[in-house]
Amino acid sequence: MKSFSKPFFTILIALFMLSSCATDTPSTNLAEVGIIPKVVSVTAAGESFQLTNDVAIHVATEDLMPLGKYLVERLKPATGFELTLSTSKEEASNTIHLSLVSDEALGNEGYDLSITTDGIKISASKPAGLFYGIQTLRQLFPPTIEASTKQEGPWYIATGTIRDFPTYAWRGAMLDVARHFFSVEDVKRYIDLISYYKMNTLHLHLSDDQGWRIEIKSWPKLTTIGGSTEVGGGEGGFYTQEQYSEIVAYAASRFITIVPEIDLPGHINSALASYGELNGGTIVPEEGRKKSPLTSSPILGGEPVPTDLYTGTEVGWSTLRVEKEITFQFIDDVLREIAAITPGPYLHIGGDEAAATKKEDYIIFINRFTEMVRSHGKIMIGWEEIAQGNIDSNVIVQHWHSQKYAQEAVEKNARLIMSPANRAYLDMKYDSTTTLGLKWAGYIEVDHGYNWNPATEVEGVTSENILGVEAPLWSETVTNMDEIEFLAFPRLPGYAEIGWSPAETRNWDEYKVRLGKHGKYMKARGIDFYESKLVPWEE
Ligand code: TNX
Repeated sequence: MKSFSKPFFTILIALFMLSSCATDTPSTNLAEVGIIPKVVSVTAAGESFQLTNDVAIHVATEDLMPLGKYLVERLKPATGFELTLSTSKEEASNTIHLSLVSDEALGNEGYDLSITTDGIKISASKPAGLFYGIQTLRQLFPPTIEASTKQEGPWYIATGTIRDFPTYAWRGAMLDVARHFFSVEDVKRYIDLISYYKMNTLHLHLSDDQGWRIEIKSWPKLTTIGGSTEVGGGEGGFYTQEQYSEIVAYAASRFITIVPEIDLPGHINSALASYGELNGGTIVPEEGRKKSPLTSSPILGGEPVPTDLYTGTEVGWSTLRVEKEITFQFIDDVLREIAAITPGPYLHIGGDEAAATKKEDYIIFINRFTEMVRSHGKIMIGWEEIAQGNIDSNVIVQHWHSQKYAQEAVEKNARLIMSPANRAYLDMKYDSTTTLGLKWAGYIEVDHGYNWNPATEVEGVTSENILGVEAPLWSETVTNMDEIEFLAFPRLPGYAEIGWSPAETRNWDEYKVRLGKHGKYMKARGIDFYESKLVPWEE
């Protein structure tokens, strides 16, 4: 019998060792990991760092402790590690070190991330940058790092350096909690989902025809009556001022600014059903009318009496009453109470689709809102129609539909938030087969939602006029968190990338590969997403 030679066995053993290594060692190429939003620059070093229970987290100064804790908490469920956290200026071996440095080029939100076989360092000029460095770091681990239960490991990540900062200052999402109400817990989860992709604003649409969702102490019926229903006739709900503050604080811990919106002077039926004296002659559409404790039949459309509640989905039929000063007292009270519990600089006054308000009245309203918001120390934001008012460079206009209004806003030196409905509305259906969502602005498959550039969207509007990008999710058809996630994912990461990454480095063919890698991360986070056929999902 022929005997095997020694070299043969050596090769066999070497091959065996190589293959067993391959199952343990991750991709060692930092440039191929697939981070979303795409980073500005990355240099791969070709080795790997292993996170073990012995790694310590060090923050350079005491005030960075919350960020250190946040990191410990993110890594704990899947790894089972109780990483120690302490303050230390020095960079020691086998640590993840967070520190602030003075590097103006990084701006308020940029960061440097360096990974060697010996440890990890994140530095930034502001805490927000460290937070975004941590989000990038999370994406470098295998997808199971996002699981809520203990996983196998090992936890290798590729070595190298990343330097990264955003293109636009405003990277936002909007959630309509008025058409259907969503709990504080749901909003917190949405905050976690969007901050993972480095979004920094959450705009809450807090009032509409179908429901008033924020407690106003000086006008209590707004919530007891106006908040008592929603689309489809469900029981609705509202946030107490305390709960709203809890959302604001949670958002702040994820470097997210809450932008509260009270939609005026249209989209206001929930307030008119609560206080008849505000009613500017509103006639509630028949389909969706719901008796409230204040309305006894018959319906007295045209008179200043409380309207019926509304549970349908039509838009553009309600209006405040311009002639009576009580209306402006009401608005001022609402804006004052909300400003007092909103640390962020903005108040959004809606202003959209006020088809039941006469044009001359609409202008009066917008001009008075502008003064009022200013008197409460805030910056006014409104949907694009407000460009018709006396607005200036202190006002922000949110573009959703009309090129003309966007251009008018820019002529008046206002800055724009870009939310073109046919690209960025998360409530549009993906295609003709998806059941959730609307389609008035067209279907938005994942590629169509990604493939646009805010700076070339409207003729005459350039990046200097643009504060950033926001993806609104209107909730006429959406009733729970699962449905929110199905419409938001996987499109939302694309809007985050449009806001963060330089336009000239973005293209769909490259993006879809990174998005394909993110499927496993979304699954590990329990996100119920739409598995678009256009994306090469990694198994
Ligand atoms: C238009 S966009 C609206 C909302 C609807 C949305 C549905 C805008 C400022 N107004 O009232 O919910 O379409 O997609």
